[in-house]
Amino acid sequence: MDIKLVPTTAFEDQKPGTSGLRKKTKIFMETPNYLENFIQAIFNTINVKGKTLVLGGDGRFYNKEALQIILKMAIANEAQEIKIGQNGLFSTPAVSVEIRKFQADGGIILSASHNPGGIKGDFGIKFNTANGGPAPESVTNAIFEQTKKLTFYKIAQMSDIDLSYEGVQFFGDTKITVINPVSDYADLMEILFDFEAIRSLFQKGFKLRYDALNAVTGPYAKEIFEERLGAFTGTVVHGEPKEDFGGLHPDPNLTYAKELVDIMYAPDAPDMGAASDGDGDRNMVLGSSFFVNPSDSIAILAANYELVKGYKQGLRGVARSMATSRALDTVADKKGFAHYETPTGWKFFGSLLDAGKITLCGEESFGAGSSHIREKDGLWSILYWLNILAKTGKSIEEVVREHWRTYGRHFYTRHDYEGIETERAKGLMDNLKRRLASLPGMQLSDYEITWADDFAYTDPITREMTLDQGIRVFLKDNSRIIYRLSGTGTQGATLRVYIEKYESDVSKQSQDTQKALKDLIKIAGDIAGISAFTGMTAPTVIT
Ligand code: VG1
Ligand code: CO
Repeated sequence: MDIKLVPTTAFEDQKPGTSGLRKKTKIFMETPNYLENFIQAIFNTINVKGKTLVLGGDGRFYNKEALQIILKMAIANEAQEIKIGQNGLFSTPAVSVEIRKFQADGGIILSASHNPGGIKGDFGIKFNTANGGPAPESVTNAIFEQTKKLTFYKIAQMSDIDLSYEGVQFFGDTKITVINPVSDYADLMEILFDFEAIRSLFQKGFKLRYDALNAVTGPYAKEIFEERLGAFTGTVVHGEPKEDFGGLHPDPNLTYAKELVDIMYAPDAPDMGAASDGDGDRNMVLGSSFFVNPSDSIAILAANYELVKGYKQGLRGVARSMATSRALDTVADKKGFAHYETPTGWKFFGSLLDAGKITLCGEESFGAGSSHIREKDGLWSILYWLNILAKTGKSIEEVVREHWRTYGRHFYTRHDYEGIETERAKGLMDNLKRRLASLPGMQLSDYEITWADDFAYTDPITREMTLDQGIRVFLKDNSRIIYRLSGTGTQGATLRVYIEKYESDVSKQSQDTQKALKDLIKIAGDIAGISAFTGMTAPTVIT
């Protein structure tokens, strides 16, 4: 094996964000050694010699080339084995499944997740540890430290490795095993959910439209819905992973999954609509003319655990990210489960899951998951919903409305202001932080601020501290407004404003969300001076 030591200079900007390192695709492609440095930094951090890693990507532009570079670097750094999905494909949850199944030392996922792909879009690298989950901050910080002091990386001089068929190949001491990316994942879903019941739901004519948005989940969804569960052929649309996602933006929300949303709000809509993001860890669920807010979704999954094969023994506890509505807490309190509140990003659930403190967890950003793996899991969430529908015989809207009647409704919205100049966005946050102490007592129309803070978190298991996770403003009626800057964007800054208000009065639960929250939305703008700082009069995405 011809191993080359390539001299390199360190970069200053390779700090992983909420979920891995994300940059413009062009930066990875055109900045010499940019990809190589980051990979070598991971390898140095985990001391990759003799280790086994799972590798794959969501199929986006530059995936194939990047995978070859990583394989050659793994060989040069004497990894013991790399398990890679056929044709280099793997969804994020499937990588988590494989890491756990094979007790691998970690995994690398090439994806910028819900960010657009293509030469003008984004590319990213996620690193997961041996528990199958996103590396905790102690590890990402160590990787970042490595990136700042690298002087060389190692790569094998060899031709590209054929990833088109399953099997084992050896290069030096390294074993490259190409595996089916779908089957282990689909098998696990069959253990967790009542496939018999879901199959008979489809037999009775239940119609699902699953939009894979030309991203990685197409092959998974076809295997699970159409093959194993007998949904009609054509249930899965945009089911071929494409390098540019066929021009679609694989972010399953009301703005970017527009075709699906339009179909679900048309008169002859299917019973259920669903979509995932680029790498398959997010989910959006819709009924006929009915949108399920992700914060409600995770609460409803928790409330109905008794109906689901893999969870009916009970939930140990539940967790949500701070920005997620407290609908989940309400369920936990009623059912007597412990509940936890973490910063944004799945990496913060890992220690709670590993310690057996929680079974289900979720985020407002279309993410839900459980202790079955250590990632959020799009298809898992959709199957959980199907399982509930199959067991209750109710429609999605009926399930949600019944939930509101029982637990009350947490009206909830997120307003995103994308593409703000970074300095302006920082200015807005700094201004809020400076004024934190003076906010309590402030009267804004019918509302009074009772409490405001800068959310900090101490992991109850590892005792790791994380600061600066968003500004929380609490109002007298227990409504909440939260401000934070996104950690996944690649251009300028994105301000996220999260607004929540609880309504127990059933007669008021049917209002339109934006109308119900109208006053709070205005107050949120006033408190932070959003239009003055950003120059924007309206958000770019409303969920
Ligand atoms: C966003 C979401 C967060 C999610 C993260 C990664 O982060 O808000 O809840 O965990 O994306 O999801 P941010 O920092 O932009 O708000 V994925 O599917 O992009 O890996
Ligand atoms: Co994702």
